[in-house]
Amino acid sequence: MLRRSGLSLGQYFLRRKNRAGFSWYLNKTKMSRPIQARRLEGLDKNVWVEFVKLAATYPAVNLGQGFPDLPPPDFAKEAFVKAVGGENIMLHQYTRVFGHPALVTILARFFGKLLGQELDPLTNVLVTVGAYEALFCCFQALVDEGDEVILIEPYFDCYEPMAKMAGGTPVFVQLRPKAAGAGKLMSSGDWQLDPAELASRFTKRTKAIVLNSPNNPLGKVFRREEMEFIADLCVKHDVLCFSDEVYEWLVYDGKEHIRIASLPGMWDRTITIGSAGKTFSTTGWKVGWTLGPDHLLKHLRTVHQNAVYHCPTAAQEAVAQAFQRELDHYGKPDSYFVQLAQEMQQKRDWLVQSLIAGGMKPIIPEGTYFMMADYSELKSEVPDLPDSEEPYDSRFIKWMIKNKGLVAIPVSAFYGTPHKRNFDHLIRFCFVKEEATLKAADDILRRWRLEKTGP
Ligand code: IK2
Repeated sequence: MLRRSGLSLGQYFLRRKNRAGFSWYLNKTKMSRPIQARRLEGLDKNVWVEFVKLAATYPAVNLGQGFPDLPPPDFAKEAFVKAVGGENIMLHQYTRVFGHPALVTILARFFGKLLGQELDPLTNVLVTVGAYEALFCCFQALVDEGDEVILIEPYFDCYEPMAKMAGGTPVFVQLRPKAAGAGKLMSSGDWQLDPAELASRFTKRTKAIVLNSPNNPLGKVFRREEMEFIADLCVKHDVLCFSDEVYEWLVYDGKEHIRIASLPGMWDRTITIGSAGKTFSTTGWKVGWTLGPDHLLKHLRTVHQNAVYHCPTAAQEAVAQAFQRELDHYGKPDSYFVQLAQEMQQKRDWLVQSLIAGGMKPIIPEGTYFMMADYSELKSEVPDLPDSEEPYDSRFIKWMIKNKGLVAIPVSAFYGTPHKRNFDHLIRFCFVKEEATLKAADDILRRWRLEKTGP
């Protein structure tokens, strides 16, 4: 065929690729043994891959994935520009493997105060490629075949695949909603753990619990008593805690962010995870960190040095400068952390009104920039297919993107495989968006309501 066509090998493949897609070539590649590693079984689907693609395919207002369409603060932007365009040409090269010196130094200073610990920048801080890599290092370094890891549902979706890829077994425990008072909207604080149920999940095989406060997708900010209960169980059963605190500055209505590592007995068994993407509204920089005792972090360093080696130097330098600025303004009205929370609380309250106007029942988040809402009243728009493998909320959102031009994220994505359908009457919206974006969403929701109910 190749000889008859008179084409070179390259031209021949290019023509086949264009005609039939590259998959034609890949499908021809057969091996006599399984190609995929067993630990990846069942983990190929990813809600972000799927819904980010849909959001880009349709002309829709995007309240889906959690990234700001607002500019980052000037001081952070300027720090990045200076890092890339300034005189220090070494900022274009590798830096220290476990974290750029300027960044680990300021992180140790900043968080040492908040955690009530003297932090050694060299041994108690590890800079990672976003909080994603921080989580990956925790699971790979500390979870073994046969270990159980407790996940609190709803949870940030990657915890389950990361636990499984490490050979661990996820064990689920649910935050359960308590009825709100008559005529009142539910708050994320109305969702609580049943203490007896949580205690029953701790067994001899439990290696770690993952705590995410403020919680994505619910926006729950765990109260001190709830944290103390979890901490006591960790100490009693000698269990580690991976504390994902990427939304630590986004707390509303005077609520307090408690750092579980600061509770008695917890420093030695906790890894605290943060993200510059969430802290300075710069998700594309992909700078994250872990804080913890050396006897835990040294194992994370082994994963990190053999996986990504280190994170982009210029981005680390910019985050260091941004933290220095925040340290100088800490707790003052012009602190970015203070201003961001105020701005987000306002946007949260706008979105609550828009969702109500659209016929949904929002659950008011006490933190983060996400809001879950019950869309049951709009369900009649999309037929229920009880035999469908895809949860209803996922099908509903796909319909909403195509027909109403509005993107959200299915809440079933934040539940473990056995429980995905229990909460598929809820969808998640992101409100770290420009006023114009929120206004466009508001218009869609109000128009939709009018179409359903008439003027
Ligand atoms: N941990 C949590 C709880 C997160 O929410 C994220 C980022 N998620 O944002 C996507 C979304 O929910 O819409 C991470 C970790 C990862 O953070 P980073 O971007 O720093 O890797």
